[in-house]
Amino acid sequence: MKSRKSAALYGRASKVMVGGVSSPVRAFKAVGGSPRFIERGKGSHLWDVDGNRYTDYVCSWGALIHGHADTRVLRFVGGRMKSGTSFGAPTRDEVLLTERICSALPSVEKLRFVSSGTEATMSALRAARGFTRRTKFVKFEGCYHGHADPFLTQAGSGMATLDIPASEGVTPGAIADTVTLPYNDVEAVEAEFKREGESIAAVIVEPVAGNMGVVPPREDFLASVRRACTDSGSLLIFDEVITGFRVGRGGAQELYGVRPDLTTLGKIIGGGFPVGAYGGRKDVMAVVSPEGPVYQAGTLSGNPVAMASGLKTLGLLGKGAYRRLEGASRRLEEGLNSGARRSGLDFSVNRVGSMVGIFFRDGPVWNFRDAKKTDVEAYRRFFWRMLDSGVYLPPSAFETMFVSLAHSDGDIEETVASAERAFREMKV
Ligand code: KE4
Repeated sequence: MKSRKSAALYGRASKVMVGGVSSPVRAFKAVGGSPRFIERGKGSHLWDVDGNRYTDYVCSWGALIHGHADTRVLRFVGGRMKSGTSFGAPTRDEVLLTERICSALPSVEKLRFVSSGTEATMSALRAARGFTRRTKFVKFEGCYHGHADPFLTQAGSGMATLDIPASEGVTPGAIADTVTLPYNDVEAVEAEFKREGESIAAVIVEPVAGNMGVVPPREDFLASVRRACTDSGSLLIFDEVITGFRVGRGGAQELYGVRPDLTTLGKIIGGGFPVGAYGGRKDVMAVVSPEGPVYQAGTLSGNPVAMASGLKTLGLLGKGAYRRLEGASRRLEEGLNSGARRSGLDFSVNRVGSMVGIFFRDGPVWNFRDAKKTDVEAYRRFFWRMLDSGVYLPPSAFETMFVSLAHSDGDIEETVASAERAFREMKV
């Protein structure tokens, strides 16, 4: 595929933008080569500046559950924008979107909008620390909760992609109260709470990990964490920035029947516009300003454009939506598995709904250590063969492939056929 214009833009970008990109994972560092500069998207497809068309499985990292430039969303947002784009004042759509989120997630009794998932998780942690008056908190290896200082230890997503266990610029003090445990390790959680339970403010967890590839929770993992938090007066924070409205209308907390004290959201609730939110028990959220002493604020929080896009995006997610996503995603999983099997490659897929994680290794992947055994060189080769055949995968072995409602049966069949060819070529 020609990429002359992308390469030229990347050269220009690299002179004035850090790494030539606005977020590290986009720089293709993990897969080599230079990133494709995207001209436009429609439905399940992207076109780059050289005119190449791709079936897209990044979907703005999960935000676009209806696919790119959904006409219904654009029309609704366009109408709202004629009345203005930002007021820095309350609006009706904020209330409507909050009510829609609260009706889907009964654990969310009170909510606050922010402008990114990072803001949501950092604010939720601050609220938990303010409510419990404790400072220590637990996260899990390979989970990614955005780039706020306390979370940047053994994190997933771009940090796993670039293989950096910690970040420069984060002071020892900022992570002194961060306890990082292996994901899905109930014994480690119980031992930590036995030792320190009374000083733990919160546990934050991706109820389905989507930043080390896809790693589902083991049978009793989430319930055990819930019990440990309840027994010690700690708060359970479900980071549903990816899973919220992705794995079902009620998110992972409905899917697994575990009720968190706080939930963080992003991506889908803004339908592709900058958004985040955190919310949960009203007694906990009462500590947040202006009701309580925990300060948090944001110029563009509750931005009317993002609210309109979120309202329409959620409003279009009827019951049939998740059945369709499940069917398409299952066909993708089965096709990838059978293609790899026919080529005799070490390959496995973890899938929860329309979150698909592929690993070039044999055997199950239940945590970050398992995930890191994936053959990243094989992923790189697979990535480029798929890109050259018109399939746009995450440029990292430690991310999630997302299927949208715009992905047709034909898209899935073509993707599986491209994968089959790629597996065969990789075998030789
Ligand atoms: P943002 O600040 O990027 O909006 O959200 C941070 C965040 C929080 N929690 C979870 C579970 C997340 O997955 C994320 C961000 N996701 C990554 C992709 N896995 C964003 C992509 C990027 O960093 O460029």
